[in-house]
Amino acid sequence: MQKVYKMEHTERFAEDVREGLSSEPKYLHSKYFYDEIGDDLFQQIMELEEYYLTDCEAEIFESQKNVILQYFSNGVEVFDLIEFGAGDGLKTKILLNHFVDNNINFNYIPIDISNSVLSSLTQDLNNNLPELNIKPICDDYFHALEELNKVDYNKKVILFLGSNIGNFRGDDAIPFLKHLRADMKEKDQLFIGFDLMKDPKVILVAYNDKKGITSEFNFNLLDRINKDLGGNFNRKNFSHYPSYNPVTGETKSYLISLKNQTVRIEELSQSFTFKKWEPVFTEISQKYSLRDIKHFAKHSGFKVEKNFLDQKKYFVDSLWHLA
Ligand code: AVJ
Repeated sequence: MQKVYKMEHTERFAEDVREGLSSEPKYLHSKYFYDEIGDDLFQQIMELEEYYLTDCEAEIFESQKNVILQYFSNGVEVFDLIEFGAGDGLKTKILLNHFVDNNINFNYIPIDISNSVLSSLTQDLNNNLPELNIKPICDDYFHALEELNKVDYNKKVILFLGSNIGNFRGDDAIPFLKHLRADMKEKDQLFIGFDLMKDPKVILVAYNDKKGITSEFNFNLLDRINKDLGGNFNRKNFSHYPSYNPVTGETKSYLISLKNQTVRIEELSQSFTFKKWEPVFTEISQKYSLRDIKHFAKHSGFKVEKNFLDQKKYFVDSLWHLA
């Protein structure tokens, strides 16, 4: 079973790479950043001085955990705290610790497609917070949610933190949010992190750090294609180029071809040509205004219940319920 799944996974990856490198302009999906090495690089990014997002969200949780708890637990005996893409759960732990300290009756259900990420998170929580009821699910978000709905009638609070939503381009987030909404019931809530527009310089360095970890994070995708799909990318022939557009809030990253070159990908039995200075788009990290957030809620069938911001107003965790 495991093996079949793995095979499908590689085929999907291969097809997505084929599609992206055959397109004009070329692109690669940022969801493929996250293999074992990519997971580790993202951990390092979250610890970077320049990557303010993690600190801001941690500050929101730390300073407003009491109010957040009230909103989650208001009027119910028990609730399920479901986290999409939990990662190492470092920020979430602030909330989990607080809820456990207050003897709140809840289940923590982290959902992640990566087994290794999930099992280290579970182990860590079992060791450090043994009183926590944790029920990890290794699956894609929607499938896990559907399965959960069949057996579980607790109130659900869904966490989608860290501005992961920013990987959707503009209104592409809306179908995703609508799908989520379809799996939610009247009393359920969605707690969703958005990175806000701010000084463009602050944003740009967050994706262009001095140590070059973000650049490495992008290049890892080329390494991964080489490893998993038999590619022969030479990373020396590309350079990492991050950009921020203060008009649209789009933070986009590219790998720029430094010369005319051809790259072979064995798994696809295909070669791809890159012109000198041709960009390969790798990631969007959308930045939002509070108005955008209202717009997204409205157009996907939600209502903003409360916005939780950090002191500097860099980041918002927005609590939504069904409209
Ligand atoms: C995990 C998607 C929220 O876009 O800020 C960090 C990923 N990319 N640095 C983001 C990322 C480059 C991150 N998200």
